[in-house]
This record gives sequence, structure tokens and C-alpha cells, in this order.
Amino acid sequence: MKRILAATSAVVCLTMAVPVLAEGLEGKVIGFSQIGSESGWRAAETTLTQNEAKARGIDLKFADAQQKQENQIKAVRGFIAQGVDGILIAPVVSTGWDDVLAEAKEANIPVVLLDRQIEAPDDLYLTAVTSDQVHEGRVAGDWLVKDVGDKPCKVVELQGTTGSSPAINRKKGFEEAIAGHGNLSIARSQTGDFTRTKGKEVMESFIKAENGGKDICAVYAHNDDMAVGAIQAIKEAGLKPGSDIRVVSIDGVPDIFLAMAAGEANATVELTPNMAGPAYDALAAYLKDGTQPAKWIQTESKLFTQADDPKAVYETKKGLGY
Ligand code: GZL
Repeated sequence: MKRILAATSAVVCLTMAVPVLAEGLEGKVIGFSQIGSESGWRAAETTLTQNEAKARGIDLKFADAQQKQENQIKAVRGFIAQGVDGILIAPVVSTGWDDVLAEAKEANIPVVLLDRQIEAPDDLYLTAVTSDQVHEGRVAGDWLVKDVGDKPCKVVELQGTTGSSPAINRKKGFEEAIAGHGNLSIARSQTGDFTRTKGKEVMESFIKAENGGKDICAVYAHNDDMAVGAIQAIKEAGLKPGSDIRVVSIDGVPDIFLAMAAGEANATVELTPNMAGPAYDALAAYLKDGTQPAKWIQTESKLFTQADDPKAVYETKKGLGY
């Protein structure tokens, strides 16, 4: 009997591992076009995707695009030529995918998007496994609004990769959260490309432009890696991250919890690196009997602050492939 899943998004309960579906990909060949290794979170996603493939007997063909869309498109064309059974793509940017996805559709190869959304007709992919990135930005903004109260607060923003769905959506959500609070404003905003190095560089320029950093109340970074780079820059400017300048970001990688435990970071919104589990389950069901999953499988987001025993959280997360 064909299981018709709700057409709306399905929020993943991450312990959901239905053995019969999990066995559905034994011996299948799946191509994975990964963006690169720009952040600790990305490294964890790769590790988890590879380990999960091994556990399910999947022959995973891995391609690292070094952050370039043209490399991803080349890799996907290679997977199509190989006649793989399914394709995973973590799309570096949200546009420019229609042609190559139409080629995969033509070849009857299902495509699942991981951790980022794209602007394309949704019949060109089976499903997208991502968090609600607008919500992540809103949670970060709501935390800052509460923490600041009615004091004036000049915020600087480190954006993710230009044109990527997390950069667009996390900016949108944060701006929505602070919109009704005139005491908060984003004074400067620039991409740090989700990396520590660039995050540090851009934060140094913000500090220079804002009275040696003394006029900055908070830095909002679209991921923890850029926040960790910003923390370095704040310290080198002789200021105290976490108190002189609040630090709020997204991902929940181990190092942000170390910084929190040292009082150098204030809040992070956790993003699970386990996008592959739900992706493999959807592919298994589809390849078994054509089951159509919801077009969006949403993963959960959770706020962590210094009140959440960050050292203990660090201990549970370190070594999980980050
Ligand atoms: C978000 C994901 C982002 C992470 C970054 O879903 O695409 O990409 O937040 C990573 O760490 O670079």
C-alpha cells in the first residue's frame, strides 16, 4: 500500500531510524556532492553521512566541491553518467540548479538536498532535509533582544556565503526579531563565508570602524566558526568577548561551547549535522515503492546559552566528527 506522506514539511524526530527502511539501500550506489569543508559543522555532516552510508551498506561516491557550484554541477553530471541510484546535494548557493536537476530527472535518478534550500521547481528534487533557517535567525535575535533589554545596542553581522539559503534566511529571521526594538540596530553586515579566517578578518575591520570595538554591543554570526574567528579578533583588540561584546551564532559546534564555558560566547542555535539519516530513509522508501516524501523534511533547532552547562555539552559533542 503506497504511503502518502503529508504534503507539508515533516519535522524529523532524529531518533527515527526505522530498520526496514534503513535496510532499503543495501548495495545501492549514491553520489554525494558536498560543498567543501568550510566549517566544523560541515565536517561533521560529511563524517556522519559517510558513517551512516557504511552502516546501511550504501556505496557512497563522495565529491568535495571546494565551495564552487561549477564543481558541484560537474560532480552531479558524473554521478548521472555513472547511473547511480540516488544523489545527495548540499547546494552551495540557492540558484543555478534547474538544468542539472532536469538531467537527473531525465535519467530517473532521485535527488535529495541536504542542509540548504534552492530556488527551483520542487519536482526537480525528491525532498530537502534542512532546518528552518529563518527560525534560527529569529531565535538568535530574540535571545539578543531579551539579553539587551532597552539599552542601545549596535550589532555587527557576519553573514554566511553570499547567495546561500542560510545566509539569506538567517539574516531575514534576525532582522524580523529585532524589528520592533528601536534600541537595537545592525550597523555593519558583511559575509565571512562561514569560515573562521574570514570571520576574524571581517570582525577586525568592524572593530577598526567602530571606535576600536568600543561602540559594538554584539556580533551576530550566521555560524559558530565565524563567531570563533570574531572572538579571536575581539580579544586581540583588548576587549572581552561575551561581555564587552556579546557573541550569538548558529550551529552548536563543540568549540562554541568551549568559548561559552570560558564566558567568551553567549548563545548558539543548534543545527544537527544528521541530515543524511532522514535523506537515506526517504530515498529507501522512494526506491522501494515510489513513496513520495514531504518536499521539506525539517530538522529541529535548539537554543543553548551559558546557563546550559556548556562544558558538559562540549564533552558530549567533541569527537562526533566536527
Ligand atoms: C546551514 C549550513 C551552513 C552551516 C555552516 O544549514 O548550510 O553551512 O551553518 C556551513 O557551518 O558552512
